[in-house]
This record gives sequence, C-alpha cells and structure tokens, in this order.
Amino acid sequence: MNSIHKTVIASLLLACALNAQAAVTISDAWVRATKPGQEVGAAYMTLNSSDWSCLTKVNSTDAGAVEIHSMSMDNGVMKMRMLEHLELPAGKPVKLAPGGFHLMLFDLKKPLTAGGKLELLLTFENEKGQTESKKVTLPIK
Ligand SMILES: [Cu+2]
Repeated sequence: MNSIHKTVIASLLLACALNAQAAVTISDAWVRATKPGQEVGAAYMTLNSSDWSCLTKVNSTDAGAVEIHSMSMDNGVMKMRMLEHLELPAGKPVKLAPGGFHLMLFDLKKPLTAGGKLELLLTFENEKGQTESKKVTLPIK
C-alpha cells in the first residue's frame, strides 16, 4: 500500500471518529399510571451510553416540567433530590427505577392512563459539550 492510500484511509477513519456522537441506548422505558387528581408522575428507564455523557434535560408536551431525581434512604426516610444532570459512564448502564433515579413529571396536562403512551424528549451532552436529543415513547403501566 502506498502512502497516498494510507493517508486517505487515515482521514476516512478520522472523519468517522469525529462524526460519532455518543450513542445512548434507551431500554425498559415506562411511566407509572397516575391516580385520579394526581398531577405528578414518574418515569423509569435504563440508559446506556457508548461514551461518557450526561442526561441534561428532559421535556414533555404532556407535562409542565420534568426533573431528574435521585432517591435515597436517610435515617429510614425516603428522600428525593433534584439533579442538575445524570452522569452516564461509558458503556455502563444507568438504571432509573422505583426507589432510585427517576424522571419526575410535574403539572401533567392529562391523566396517565394504563395502556396509553407518553412521549419524552431527552437531551444528552457529551464530553465535547455537543448535545443530542432523543425522543422516547413510554408505555403507561
Ligand atoms: Cu422525584
């Protein structure tokens, strides 16, 4: 292989690396059905990012606001805390599940009825500060 070929291949590989966004896989996403009159809901899922990234923002057209929360036991009392962002280590799944991390939906515009669906827009930011938004449809359970 001559050096021109090598240069072409090297620049192609570089272009691929630059185009590669942190690929975040979203699985097991679901949202809990609300009781009548309840205006707050919670959504759960597993996030797996190929490269280090952060979940920085969540939006829904069906909720006034969506916050990222953590939950932990403090002297036998469950405590929730709002997080500015949720860190996703490279290749390590982060589970949002009852009793732990969750997305809290405020000012729900409609009741979340079991069997229905809810759409969320998740925004991720990678190490370089590039953002990427992903739409997720969650079954209501
Ligand atoms: Cu919460």
